Formats: sequence, C-alpha cells, structure tokens
Amino acid sequence: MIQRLFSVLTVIGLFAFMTLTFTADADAAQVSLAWDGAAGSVSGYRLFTRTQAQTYDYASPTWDGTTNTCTLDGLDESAIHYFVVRAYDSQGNESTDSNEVMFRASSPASIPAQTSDPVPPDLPTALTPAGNAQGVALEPELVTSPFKDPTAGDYHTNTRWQVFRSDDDVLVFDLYSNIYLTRLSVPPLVLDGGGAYYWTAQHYNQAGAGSPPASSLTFSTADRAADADADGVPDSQEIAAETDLDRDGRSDGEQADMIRFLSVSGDQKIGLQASAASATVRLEAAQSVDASTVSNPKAFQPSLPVGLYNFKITLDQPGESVMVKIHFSNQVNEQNHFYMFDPAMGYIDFGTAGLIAPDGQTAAFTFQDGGEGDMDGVENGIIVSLGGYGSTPPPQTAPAVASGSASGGGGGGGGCFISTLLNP
Ligand SMILES: [Ca+2]
Ligand SMILES: [Ca+2]
Ligand SMILES: [Ca+2]
Repeated sequence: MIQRLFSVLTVIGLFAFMTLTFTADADAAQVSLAWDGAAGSVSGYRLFTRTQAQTYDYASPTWDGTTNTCTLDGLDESAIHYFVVRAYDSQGNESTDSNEVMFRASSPASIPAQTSDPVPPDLPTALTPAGNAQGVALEPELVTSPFKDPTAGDYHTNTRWQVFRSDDDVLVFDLYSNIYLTRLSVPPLVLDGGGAYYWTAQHYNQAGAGSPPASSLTFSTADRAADADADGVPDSQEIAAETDLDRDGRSDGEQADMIRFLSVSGDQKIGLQASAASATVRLEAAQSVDASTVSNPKAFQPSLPVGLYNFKITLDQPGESVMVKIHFSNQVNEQNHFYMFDPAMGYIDFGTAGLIAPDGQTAAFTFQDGGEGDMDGVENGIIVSLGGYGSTPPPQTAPAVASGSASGGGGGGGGCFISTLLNP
C-alpha cells in the first residue's frame, strides 16, 4: 500500500479548506480518496477525475455523495489519473477545486516476483553495443535478440534492462518496460563520458516469468561534449556573463552550489541548486536537452518552449530525497505546467500549483534517489533527472465519452460538441 499526503490549497468561496489525500493498492488499480470536511453548510461532495492531457468535466462527477471518502477501482493501469473534490450546498453553490492529487496505477519499477511458470522465456542475447565496443554514444541504443519462449502461445510483455559501472559494479540504470522490448535508448546523463560499463537484459512473458539475464557485454563511452572549465556544463551551453539568477545579491559564478546553463531554445538561462536534509549532495552535470532527441515511450508529448533541463546529482546517502531549486532568467508564464520525464511512463504532468514562486522565476521540486524524478530507476546514490515546463497541446481527437460513467448529467452530447469544434 502506498500512502501520500498532499498539501493544502485554499478552496475559495463558500467553503474554507479541503485537503484531498489517497491510499492506493497499486496491484488492483484501486484508489481510495479522502478529504477533510469543508466548512459551511455542506450538502455533499463531488469527485472529478481526469487523465493526463485532459481537463476536468465538471458536468460529470466521477462520484457524488455525502461521505468524506470514496473508493474507485478498475482504473486504467496504463494511465496517470488526477483527482479534485468540490463541496456543494443545498442552494446548488459549488466550491472551487481542492488540491489536486495524482495517482499512477502502475509503478515503473513493478518487476514481478518470479512466478511458478516452470518454463520461462529463453535467455536473450545482448547484441548492441557489441562486446568491448569503444567510443559508444552517451545515449546508446541497447538491442537484444528477439523473444523466444519454449511454451507455445507465451509472448513477450516486458523487458528489464540493466547497466552497471565496470569499476565498482554499481547499477546505474534499471528499467522494467512494456514498451522497450528488444531496443532501448539510455536517457541522457545516465552514463558518464569516458566510462566503462556492462549491460544485460531479461525478457518477461505474459505470465510474469523472467528469463535468466543475458550474458553481459562491456563497452566504454565516448567523451562528453567539450567542457573546458570541467564544471559539468558543455561549453556550448556555458553562460559567460555574470548572472544573479537566485537574486540573492551575489554573483552566481561565485556560488559553489549553483550550476548554470543556457537552454537549447527560447533563450532561457537556468540555474540549479540542490540540497538535502541529511545527505551531502553534489550537482555533477547539467545541460539543456532538445526534447525531440529523447525516446518517448508514450504518445503524450507536451510542447516545451525552452527544451528540457537535465541534471545529475550524487549524494552520499543512497535513497535520500533532494530538494532542487530551478531558477529562470525569464519569467515562466503561470499557465505553464511542469513535466517530469520518466523512461517507462513518459511525461508526467505535475501541474502548476505550488511549484513556482509568485515571481515566476523559481520552481522547487523534491527528487528521490530510486524514486520520484530519478530516471535511473535505482537507489544508488545518483539522481538523474529530465524535466521541463510548457503546455499540453490540444488533443488531436475528441476524448471519448467515459464508458461506465454513473450519470449522463448533461454530458452525453458533450463529446459530440467538442468533436464538432475540433474538426476543421
Ligand atoms: Ca563547462
Ligand atoms: Ca546569486
Ligand atoms: Ca538513482
């Protein structure tokens, strides 16, 4: 069971504060939501649900009742769900939204326990990068042989990809994916320039049975892009002039805890600072990345006006959470959403609330080694992250009217109306 507590947002109008929280059973795609009672003469509550890249349909609550909790099941495990609750009174007045909570039914790292399937898939062969390859790209494509399973009818559903550092056998990348079955591109900054690594993969069938790991292949990476001052920022993105991105009155170049770089597009200067409650953290490298160069496992692709920020943090206590402040030279419009990239789940919309300071120039996020916001998928004292801000492009097709929705509530014709608007 996962339990998370979300911050309070003010519900403006009739009702005072409501805090929405949830508990989730990740295996059953079931989520229980709870909220504290709103002040005022409340007649009931309505719960609204959206998935990524959609907006709430306030005409069609997912749930309507008088209790302060509800349980939803049968959620689509491949989607990320968002929820808000509203209170209403007997006059038909409705509050604004509570805080929004996000729920992912499937965890990126939900590698199944070995099943009792007596005949797992065959051992795959690691093909590319070939054994002892030199000068391999920093975001190499790993390729295995095709899936083979001795049991007729068994088929390939997932692959676990692992990359280890040769010097000390530290696992630097661990991804369990139902998208990248025989090919995977390692995301940027996971691998260091001029480093020695070895990699392996396991194929899983539909019963959750995993093959033995492929015989590993070693390779060494090419050097990183030129970085004359060795600060972890490529020369091409170096900010030459002095800045004071955190507006503390000190020049950022003299602040050892700040790393700065120029965005690949949109003329944004970005400064990062990282800190942790009880660990020593170090910003090893940072860069701006063109989103079109990143392999996206899902169709959802936000529009990112200044590209993606990409950074690597090392910390002396594996598993710790790190607070990262991101400073921007140009104000980020409050309509923008922040997105975090996950190699298994794609872009995850973190919305806007509570992430950016009122001046629009500083956002703060918490990243956990092996958890939220860490692309390497493993608790190893390294956090590699990719994210950006921007907007969700309008859907290309009209959203389907939710099937199994409890009440039509006037929403029946909504889908048709939207589709009419969208058709040129
Ligand atoms: Ca540099
Ligand atoms: Ca400063
Ligand atoms: Ca990690």
